[in-house]
Amino acid sequence: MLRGLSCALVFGLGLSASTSASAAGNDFRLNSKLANGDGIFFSQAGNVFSSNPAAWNSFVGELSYVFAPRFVTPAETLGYAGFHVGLMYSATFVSSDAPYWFSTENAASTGAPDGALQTLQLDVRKGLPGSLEIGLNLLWLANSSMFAPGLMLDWAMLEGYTYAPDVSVRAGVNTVVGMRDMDLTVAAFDIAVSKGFGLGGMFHLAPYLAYSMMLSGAASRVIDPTPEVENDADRSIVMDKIGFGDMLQHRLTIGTRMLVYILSITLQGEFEFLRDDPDGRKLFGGVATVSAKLGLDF
Ligand SMILES: [Ca+2]
Repeated sequence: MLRGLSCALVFGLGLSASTSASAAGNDFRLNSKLANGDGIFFSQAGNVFSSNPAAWNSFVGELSYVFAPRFVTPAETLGYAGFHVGLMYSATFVSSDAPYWFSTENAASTGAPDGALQTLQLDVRKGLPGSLEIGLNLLWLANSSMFAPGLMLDWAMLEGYTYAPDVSVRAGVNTVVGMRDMDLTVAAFDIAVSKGFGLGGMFHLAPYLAYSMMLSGAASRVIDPTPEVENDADRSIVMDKIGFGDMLQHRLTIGTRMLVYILSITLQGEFEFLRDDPDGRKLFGGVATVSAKLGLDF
């Protein structure tokens, strides 16, 4: 049933996206140029075009935070018979002054990239025996033709003790479809600690803290750096493939879930963590995501 629901949703949203404008504001092109005529993801020397790996890597890195699996739940699981359905809004703040964000349709038409990329996500999760949980989700980058269906697994290795916190390990993967110039898949492996409190009988609060390791895989299609010139395929470029394991990033998440009867409201912030910069590793990077989720927990 979950699979059917997810397929219907992918189809429904995909259809509405494809019948709207052919390129939306957050869609981007890898052959984009800055206002001064320089390529963003490529450089030119005479008639020779070559890719710009630094811009490509940074772009894939930040885009990975937008499309990464987002668990948005405390460590406790739904329980054997539990079922959750939820809708989430997120905004990811990126380095919008970096040249690679000038590759969007938005930046091309307004001259300035958006500082926040907004997404909507539909989540369904089902509790299983043995403190396990399985979930399906569909993420959509607003104002774009990009969707990322995803799958997650959750195992609460410790839960339900009076004086100990709940601890769970989660794994998820989301694959982006609908990108014109590239493919991107992001996997996240995460450990979460939380503690639930009952407040006055009807109300339950569960703050949580989680650390995630994120692995990205990305590949570009053949990019034409000279769309204004035909029959010059010899000038085409392909960005370096980023295999799984080539790009490892980290994320720290803090959030809380409020549960009133079956209605759940979850608020969380995710922060780029242990950023590996050319001038050394920093505790926090510049990318952050805030999320608000409304759900029903049966
Ligand atoms: Ca061309």
